Amino acid sequence: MSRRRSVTIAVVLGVIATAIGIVLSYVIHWFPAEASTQAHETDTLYHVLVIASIPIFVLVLGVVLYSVWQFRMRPGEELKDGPPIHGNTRLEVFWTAIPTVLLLGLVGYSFVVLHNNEKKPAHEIQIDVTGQQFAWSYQYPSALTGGAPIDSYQLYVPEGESVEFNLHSKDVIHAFWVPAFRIQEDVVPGITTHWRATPDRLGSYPVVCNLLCGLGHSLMRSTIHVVTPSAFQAWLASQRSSSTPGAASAAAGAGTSG
Ligand SMILES: [Cu+2]
Repeated sequence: MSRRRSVTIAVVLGVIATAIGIVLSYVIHWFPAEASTQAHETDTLYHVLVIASIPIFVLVLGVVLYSVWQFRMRPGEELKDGPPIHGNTRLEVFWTAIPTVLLLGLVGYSFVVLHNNEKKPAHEIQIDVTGQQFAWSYQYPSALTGGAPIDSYQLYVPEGESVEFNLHSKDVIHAFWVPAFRIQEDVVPGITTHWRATPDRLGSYPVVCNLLCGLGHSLMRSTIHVVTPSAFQAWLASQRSSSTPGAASAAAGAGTSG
């Protein structure tokens, strides 16, 4: 077989393997619902990273498999050594320059996505989150309630408004993670950490502690309810009449989640 023909076959096989890889990576449903503007940006970044990685994976694995097949040791060759090859400047420049350009491009794009996701908007509401072994509780400050602060075990946020979560821990390090928003941050005793998201899809989504924080870690879960701004105001009003955290909120919240 001529060398040109072998290269053509290798390229065609590589393209087919890449196409199969990309199709497989999309057929499998990896992610929960996208419920924030940040989630869309993060998922697009993920797709770009996957599509960029698959041809490289195919190339590297192809070279490995070809070498194992073509250059394997045959019986009687146990004591032989490989040919003495000393470097190939052109090849080395090539395999340094291409990954450098690729990595700088992807790192730059990731930075832009992270920067956009963390950008502070003109208007934003604040909710304090407290983690402790093994539960989450939420404090809605006076600026938000228009009266006394509200302390609750329920997390309600209005759709379409940027929310900054200020994270506090009473004991050990936790991580406040809303998979549907694609964001998490460590919750560290002694300091306040933050993250922000703009919910853009009505519904109820899991809140998960994502750092092993003790025996009850797997039970440290909660729910975030994304409701319309008017339903959010109604929920706040229903909480104002109750001074005990969590009490009465179950009944008030039942009609607004969905
Ligand atoms: Cu935990």
